[in-house]
Amino acid sequence: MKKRSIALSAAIGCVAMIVPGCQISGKSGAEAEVKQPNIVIIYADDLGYGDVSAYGVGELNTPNMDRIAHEGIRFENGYATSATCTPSRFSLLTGQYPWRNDRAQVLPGDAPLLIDPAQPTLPKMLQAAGYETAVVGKWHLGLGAGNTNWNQQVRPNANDVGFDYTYIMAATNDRVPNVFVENGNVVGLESNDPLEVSYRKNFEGEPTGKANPELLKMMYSHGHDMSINNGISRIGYQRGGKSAQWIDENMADTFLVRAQQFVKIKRDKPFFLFYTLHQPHVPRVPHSRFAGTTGMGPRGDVIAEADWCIGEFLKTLEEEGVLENTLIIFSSDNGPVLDDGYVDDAAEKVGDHTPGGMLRGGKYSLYDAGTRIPLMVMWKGKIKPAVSKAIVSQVDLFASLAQLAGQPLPENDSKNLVDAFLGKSQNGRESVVIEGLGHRTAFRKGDWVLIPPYKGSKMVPWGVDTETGFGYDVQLYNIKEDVGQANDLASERPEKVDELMQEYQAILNKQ
Ligand code: NG6
Ligand code: CA
Repeated sequence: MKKRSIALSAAIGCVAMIVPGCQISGKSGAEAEVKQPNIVIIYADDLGYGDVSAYGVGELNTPNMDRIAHEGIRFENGYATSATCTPSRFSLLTGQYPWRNDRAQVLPGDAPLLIDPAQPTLPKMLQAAGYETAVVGKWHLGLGAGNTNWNQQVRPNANDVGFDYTYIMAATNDRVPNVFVENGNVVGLESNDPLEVSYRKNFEGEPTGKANPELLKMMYSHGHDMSINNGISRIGYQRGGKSAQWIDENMADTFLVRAQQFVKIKRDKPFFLFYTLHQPHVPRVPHSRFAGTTGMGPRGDVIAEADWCIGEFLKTLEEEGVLENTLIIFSSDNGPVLDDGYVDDAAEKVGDHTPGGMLRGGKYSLYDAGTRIPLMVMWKGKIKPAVSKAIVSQVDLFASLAQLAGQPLPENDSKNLVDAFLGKSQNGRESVVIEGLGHRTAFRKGDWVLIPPYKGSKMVPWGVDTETGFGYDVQLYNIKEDVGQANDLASERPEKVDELMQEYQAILNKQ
């Protein structure tokens, strides 16, 4: 026992050398007996079903993601709740479908905290079970109470919804502010150069991508023509805080080191880490170690970078002796997209690679590639490797992990599917509601997908080459016979449409 505490303080010392001023508290309790598995959710941003080589349908090589798949359960019917980021993250953390909350839509970087600090959350549930919790990476769930002053501690923040330690970017890598926020404080800010943020108008005298394209190292293709940081223009305006502005090329390493550091300091506790990768979301800017490595342009290269990060992170779990006591869940917040606003050759260099695999649509879409994403669960020595066809949703992680941690199950949309997640059962959900743009939803039950009629553009209206899934008529697909959703059976099977519509409506209307 004594030896253990010495090792822990040595780990803290070593980590403090890597990251000066690190804010993770090494609370006493090194002697705590580990009864529950550590839990790590690694969550990619816009990674498609076909982007992970273990799924066998793309051209990329992702050996470390594949390791999780091959040593664990690889789900072929795993769903994010939404085809965009904020809503999917909201659901994962709250166990509530996103369309039940009006505000759960892609948020600007100055949006107030979306999750009510009084609301039950997955990390709070794990805190109650004795876990030390952290989020490292992309947040995109709002911060503060509105009119945020970034020059003082932002409250409420991610710590107020259940995380003991938080090291995050507020929104996305293409939205201001381009700074990291640690436990509510912007990292590296100097008091003589305050940070100002606006989504309404530019600050006088500040260059923008639109006015000053000569300053850009990567051109925008749609949107993304506002404030410039690191030669890349973003969504929104910012001024000042220069010492705190991130360098995109270093972002992966920055998050990885914090994630590793959390494990090193908390290895003797049960810990929960939500490690939220920023890849392959735009702007795609790999470190020079990965630039040009895949021949697929920046999109391929940042996926290679993300894969490497996962490998390094798994190595840390091994080196710290906790891999066998750690449940690892890997997934993505929504499906893939090629041109999402920057001229980065994603479409030109994709070649034969199929980011969405054999699925129709992509990010933003009600068709399956929008929400059916890579999902795998590894627990070395505890899970027998397998492929599962069970329908599971990220909204179910809350109840399933509550069951695992011996906590009361939440009373919301989250279902306890712990046996499916651990590969003890092939039974998942009977049905799941999935969301596309603007809280418009579709319904999957068994092999059937029902897409109700929606007005609106059939293609994503701001220039993304992806189908929304909207149509003026109801659509019905049989996923088993027609995985690519090419044959609309609605007119042939009106009784099936009626049956599914009733069940779907009942779920929508449930309070
Ligand atoms: C869109 C952005 C897109 C991306 C997305 C959110 C434009 C034209 N497009 O509005 O680039 O940032 O929002 O992506 O601004 S998500 O993965 O965080 O949901
Ligand atoms: Ca996303």
